[in-house]
Amino acid sequence: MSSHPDVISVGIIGAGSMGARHAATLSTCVPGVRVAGVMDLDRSRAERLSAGCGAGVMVFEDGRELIRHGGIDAVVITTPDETHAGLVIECLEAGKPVFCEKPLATTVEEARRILDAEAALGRRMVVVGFMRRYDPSHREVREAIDSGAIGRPVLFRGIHRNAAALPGTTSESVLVNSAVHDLDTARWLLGQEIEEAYVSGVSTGARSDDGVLDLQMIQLRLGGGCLADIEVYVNAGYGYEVGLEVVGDSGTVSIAPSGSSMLRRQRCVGRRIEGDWLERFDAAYVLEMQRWIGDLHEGNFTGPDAWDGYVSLAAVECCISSLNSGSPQSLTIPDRPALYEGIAEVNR
Ligand code: ISE
Repeated sequence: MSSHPDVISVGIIGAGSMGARHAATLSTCVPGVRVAGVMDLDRSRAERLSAGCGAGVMVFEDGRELIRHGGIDAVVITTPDETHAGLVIECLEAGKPVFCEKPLATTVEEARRILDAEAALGRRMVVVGFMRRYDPSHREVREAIDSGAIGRPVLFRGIHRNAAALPGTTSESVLVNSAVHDLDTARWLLGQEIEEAYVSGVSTGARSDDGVLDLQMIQLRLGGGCLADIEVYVNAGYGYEVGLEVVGDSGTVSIAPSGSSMLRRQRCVGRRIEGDWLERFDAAYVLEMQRWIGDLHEGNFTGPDAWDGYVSLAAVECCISSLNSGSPQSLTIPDRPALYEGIAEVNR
């Protein structure tokens, strides 16, 4: 049974492009919800976003104030990665459900504190924005694997290219901010945990000569005997692409890096390539918000949870150790606590 009002009042923390996308989705594509508050350190940015969400939307410059406000029922966090864990814990302390953009935190230790805070509440309150799990083409791949259409999966191959690295990118943040998606996708699609990672990187000098290892190759061994091989290149220049192939022992299933239509003319062939994740995962962002709000109304929980956030960060830290040491590193994931067991359609 729902413990929520007919219309859930959501507070958005962070009025950048991701906050704006979720605010627009909630305001136009999701029933039973309203954007009731927007917080940003830059007040004018928060004001601009709030003005686009209807009348009477509150503006905050302090995340804690928004979280604690009696007029806010649930919270969306879209601020820079290093602020996520602290804000999620504030939400848990205030007893408010929270949708946190990935990564859940920037270290395993912070993610562990979130698990502890959720354990103290005794219920799942945190959804992590691993939106690929809602992407229709990723869902099809998952269904093909689950139906047995490719036999037993043995290999995951991933391609993840950003047009240009975000300002402040470091060799480690390529893993924390970008590769975390691929690590989550591999374990979600294969239903296996990562047991070993070997990562190497180069600085391509494509957009700057700052020495950042902007092209990284990740090799994984997973528990059920699968291998994975993932390219993450955050300065690809030409556009944004995410593609994958899962090879099974009797077939393969794949997502082409660019899913747009192909045009052939004047002895040339061409297709449009998306500029960024907001374009490529447009549908997924709507589906994940619809699902989150629907679940809150119904008292369900089906999204990627804090456990998924924690495990993905354990894998990221293992990758960072490998990148820094130059050798393969092993990883042991502890048993999943009972709180995170149970059927969840999108989650498992
Ligand atoms: C960005 O923050 C995202 O979350 C995108 O989905 C990802 O593809 C990109 O690499 C990240 O920088």
